[in-house]
Amino acid sequence: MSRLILALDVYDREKAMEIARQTVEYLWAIKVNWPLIIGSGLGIITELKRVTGLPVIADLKLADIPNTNRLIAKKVFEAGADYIITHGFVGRDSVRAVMELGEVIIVVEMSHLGAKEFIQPATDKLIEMANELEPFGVIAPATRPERVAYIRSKLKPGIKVITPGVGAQGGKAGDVLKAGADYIIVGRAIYQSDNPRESARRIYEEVEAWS
Ligand code: OMP
Repeated sequence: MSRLILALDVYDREKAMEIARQTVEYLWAIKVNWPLIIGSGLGIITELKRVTGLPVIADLKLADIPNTNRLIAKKVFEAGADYIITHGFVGRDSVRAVMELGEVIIVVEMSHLGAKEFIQPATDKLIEMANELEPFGVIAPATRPERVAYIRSKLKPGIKVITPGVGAQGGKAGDVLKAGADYIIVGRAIYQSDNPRESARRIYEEVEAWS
């Protein structure tokens, strides 16, 4: 099974469906974020699932009170999302509200520079929360393989480590897989390339070589 997740961060429905069709055989899952939901509506989750048969991860980075998280998550799971990415810093009750409705991926660290300001200092506590709540997985930064290794070493076995930041943000698939990532997330390096299918195939083969 592939360990590659496509971050399909385009607005346009037709474009999203075309890229999904071209790359489907190289992917484990498709990640849908706000740009695609805003551009194409929530129904895009249902359509992507129907056409590709792949799991869909709704990357909403939910960060609200439990009731609001619940109201949002209900509709997103009903649309067919298999996983929702949820922020942990809002507290256990907010994360639990989503977990009561379906599978969750908790953000324990992020891939951009600003993650060092507030999230990285809280990573240990977020890992502790993840170990207690046992979500499907956590988000860790492919841009910092040493942090991926650290997070993996502190995390209960069985909780998946999912790493965005390969490609456009500078992370290398081999480095993060060696550090213990279970899945890599790639967006622009695939959907902005001249040949998304070929780019997905190349990254898939690189991942396979490390598996
Ligand atoms: P590219 O940089 O184009 O490969 O896209 C990365 C994808 O992963 C985007 O959808 C980001 O929103 C997402 N992401 C990060 O880049 N960094 C993070 O720390 C967390 C995420 C995420 O939760 O997926």
